Amino acid sequence: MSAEDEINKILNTESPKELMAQAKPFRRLMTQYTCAIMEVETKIRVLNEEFKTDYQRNPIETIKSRIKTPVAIVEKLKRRNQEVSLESIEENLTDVAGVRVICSFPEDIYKVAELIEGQDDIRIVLKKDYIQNPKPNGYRSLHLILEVPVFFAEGKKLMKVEVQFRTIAMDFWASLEHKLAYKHDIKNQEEISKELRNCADITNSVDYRMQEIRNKIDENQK
Ligand code: 0O2
Repeated sequence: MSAEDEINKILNTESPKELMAQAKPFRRLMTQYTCAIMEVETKIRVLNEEFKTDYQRNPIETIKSRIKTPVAIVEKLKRRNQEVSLESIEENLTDVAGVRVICSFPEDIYKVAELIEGQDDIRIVLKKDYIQNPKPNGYRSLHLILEVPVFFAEGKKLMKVEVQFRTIAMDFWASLEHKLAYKHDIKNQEEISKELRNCADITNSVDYRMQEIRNKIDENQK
């Protein structure tokens, strides 16, 4: 059975788990993405530890990672009229492996991202700064699509990973807004969108005010 048939079967079956067990090349690719996440997570954890020693605080609150589900992978490829195959997944999708880095302050986001960008084994495929340029709905985050080398038994492979950097407040907002995106039968959608937009501006202002307070405290300590 070709990889394409395997993935199509996963989408059309009532027991995807059973078929997943048979789809060996697909599972192998997903394992490779999992390993790429491990590499990126380690890089971020290393920076966090170093920061802790140098500045007595952690810039990173939490790291959340996920692999896109087989159904979401197939749906995205089909939505874009792209071939459903393993080659197509690697060529066309940049968010199969996703890492979300939650920082306390906006400054920390740029510091950690800059340090990641500067590592000589990392290639930046794409950078989208939705903090400087928020989406019309109020969404803010810094997105990096990275290519990271991972060493497997058969050799080195460059894997793409999407890293989203957010503050706690941006993440709180995005989680609630994400719920709205999945509800299609909401009557007062316009009103909710407006409120969310307003909240995005408020949380952004709080983020920068908290950062200023933190900086004042730090200056006093010096
Ligand atoms: P999930 O479930 O988080 O994976 P692309 O994803 O490349 O087809 P796009 O829009 O150019 O398209 O990518 P972009 O803007 O980098 O966004 C990718 C991811 O960022 C989304 O993945 C979300 O996780 C997040 N995101 C982007 N815009 C919004 C937004 O307006 N609200 C919220 N809550 N999250 C957003 P997925 O695949 O949509 O979802």
